[in-house]
Amino acid sequence: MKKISEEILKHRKFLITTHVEPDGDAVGSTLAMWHALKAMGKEVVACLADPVPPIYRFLPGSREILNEVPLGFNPDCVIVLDCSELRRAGRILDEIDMETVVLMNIDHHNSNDRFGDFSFVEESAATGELVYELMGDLKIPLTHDMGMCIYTAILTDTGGFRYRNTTRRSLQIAAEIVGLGVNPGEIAERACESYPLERFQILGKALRNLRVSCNGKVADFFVTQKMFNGNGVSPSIVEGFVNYPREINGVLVSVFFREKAKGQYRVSLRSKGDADVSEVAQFFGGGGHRNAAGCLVEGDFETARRHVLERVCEAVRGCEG
Ligand SMILES: [Mn+2]
Repeated sequence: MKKISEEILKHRKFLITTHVEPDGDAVGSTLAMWHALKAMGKEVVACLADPVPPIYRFLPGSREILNEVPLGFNPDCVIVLDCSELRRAGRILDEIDMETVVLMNIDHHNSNDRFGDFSFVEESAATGELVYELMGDLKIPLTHDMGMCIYTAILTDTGGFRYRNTTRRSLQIAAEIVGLGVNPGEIAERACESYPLERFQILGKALRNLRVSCNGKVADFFVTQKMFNGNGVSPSIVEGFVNYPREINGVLVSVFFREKAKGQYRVSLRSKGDADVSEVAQFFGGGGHRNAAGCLVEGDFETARRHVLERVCEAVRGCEG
């Protein structure tokens, strides 16, 4: 981390980005970093390949996040947040002359491949926690706005401080932020309880195809493009669907398939306890953490689904010894 802090001090023009289909940690940690660099008097642009999901647009600064690198903006340092590998940042980095920039990789996925000139990769609940640590190292005072962003990053990546990645440190950081006047109930309402009705209409359809396998230990379901009904809702509307079947008693792994294009499915995996879903995701070319991971599969849906579930069931059996 020291090296990253020293390096940040050396540069003047920054571009910050994060993964495609950004979640609360991606948006929160990007904005926290954006506020921090601004506070240091740096020139900084935050630029994401996909739009900020509406539910995170309450975060201060979110309206200034761009979807394209401004013409003529040549950063000397690019910071990639919450990405286990560089290609997760999507098309944004294609718009930049990567030969001339210093690339920094700040992330909390243990599957991170350590891309970049400098990486700060540490297992923690959220990338937001690492941005918090970095700000401390750089002696940037935490403001209410930064606090909202970091709190949201941790809140969403820990499932509301419920998952096993939640640590004493996560709660300490959250407590410090609450001390700045940030209201936990208010953030939770905005970040977790402000979904459009369409989300629940799609969820209703999707839950009808919920299947339980592997002796009741694995639950999976899916959404097709058709369920979106072409009514203009963005795929981010189903973010977090994978978490619902986790709440079933006895289920150790939940799997959610989203049809991205014909014959192409985004797979989200969540587990409770020791079942390692990042190994499953990595087998299919994806990545993540022990309890939260994802990958893409292609081909006929039932065949792809069977392959994924076979691996998942193996992982569940493996951890039972
Ligand atoms: Mn994250």
